[in-house]
Amino acid sequence: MDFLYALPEDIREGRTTDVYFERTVRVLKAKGLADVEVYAEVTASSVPKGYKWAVYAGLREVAKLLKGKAVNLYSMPEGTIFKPLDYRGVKIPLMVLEGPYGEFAIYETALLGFLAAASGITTKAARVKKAASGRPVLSFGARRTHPAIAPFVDYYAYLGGCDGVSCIKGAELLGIKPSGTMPHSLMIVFRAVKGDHTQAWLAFDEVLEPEIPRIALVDTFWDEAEEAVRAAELLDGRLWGVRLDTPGSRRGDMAEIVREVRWKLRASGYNNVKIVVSGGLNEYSIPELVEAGADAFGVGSAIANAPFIDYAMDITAVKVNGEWKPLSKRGKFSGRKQVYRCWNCMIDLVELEEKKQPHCPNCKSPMSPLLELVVEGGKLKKEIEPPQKVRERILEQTSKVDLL
Ligand code: PCP
Repeated sequence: MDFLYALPEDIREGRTTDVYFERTVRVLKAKGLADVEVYAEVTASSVPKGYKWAVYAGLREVAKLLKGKAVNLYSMPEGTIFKPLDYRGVKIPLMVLEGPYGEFAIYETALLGFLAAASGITTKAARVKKAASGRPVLSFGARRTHPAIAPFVDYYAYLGGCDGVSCIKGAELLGIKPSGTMPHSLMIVFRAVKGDHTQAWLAFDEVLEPEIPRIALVDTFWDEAEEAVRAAELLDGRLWGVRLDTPGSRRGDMAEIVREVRWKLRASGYNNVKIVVSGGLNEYSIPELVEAGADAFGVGSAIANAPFIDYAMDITAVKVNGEWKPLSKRGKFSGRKQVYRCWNCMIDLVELEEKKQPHCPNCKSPMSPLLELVVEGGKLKKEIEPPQKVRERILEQTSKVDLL
């Protein structure tokens, strides 16, 4: 075999599933029970430590997984911000599968995996973007993950709020141009052969298309402020910005370095050169860099290696003699449900499907149902939303919640 990873057909044929599902389907088929219709809900067991909320993402992948299957899929909209429990402490179903269990049992592993990964990356990107207080955040995480899923990581990093992505394939899937600056290796080669690493900036400016922003990496050999001023002098008005990717051994007070670079650029007459910071950043370290005057951020590991959201799927009702019977294992709440939200108060209430629409316990206004039929009999009920639209919805929702 070539690289070690699963192909789409492996996933669709259930070859990435936990073997006990394959065995379960065989037993049910042998006993004529594979067509028993079940109602199976997906809930989040928890959100990662320190998170107050998470963003539900991955519906796109699951809808494609179930294409052509005799299954109905109910779901919250892609990009819905949520907490695992509702106002009364009941676990919130984010997605529901309804249909013959033998038709989709084999997909539980892949379904949960898609949601866990997509939601984890989207949530972390949303947290980082919120910490950046409106400043651009670029996803630089392609190098921090398995290359086969680098486009997936950048797609969901963008969905969560990143303004650009460095992975060429990721940008292609998003229909945007890839974003990036330059690596330290470029300056090292020029220093070795030409004896002067600053010539790398000039070569970058001379060779590359004018629409690529001129952002000079200014921490390779000299002090960041020295290199930043030199880059501004050499590229004059063509320099869009400088990137500080200061190594950990020199990092010290990064906010103070940003202030000094800003000061020395202005003292040298370069008031419009932007400062981009990267290297080990996350939602906890970015705020002080914003306060110090950084203009944009490149974030890799924090997003690409984000903690995944821990989802579970459980049957909570079974159709017997044409009638839905509430039935679940211990610790789960039985019955077919709807989730209602008061968007003013950001309060959720889980109700049994047959109960009437509740009013918000806080402001008393009628609450909106969140679970909608997305796939019916394996056919999409409506087109999958473009990533730009979901991204906007996530940014709008996270503007209403606290980060920490
Ligand atoms: C990394 C590279 C990425 C940054 C850091 C992502 O620097 O520049 O843009 O950092 P993070 O993953 O910690 O968020 P290096 O690893 O020094 O690589 P290079 O020299 O190629 O810039």
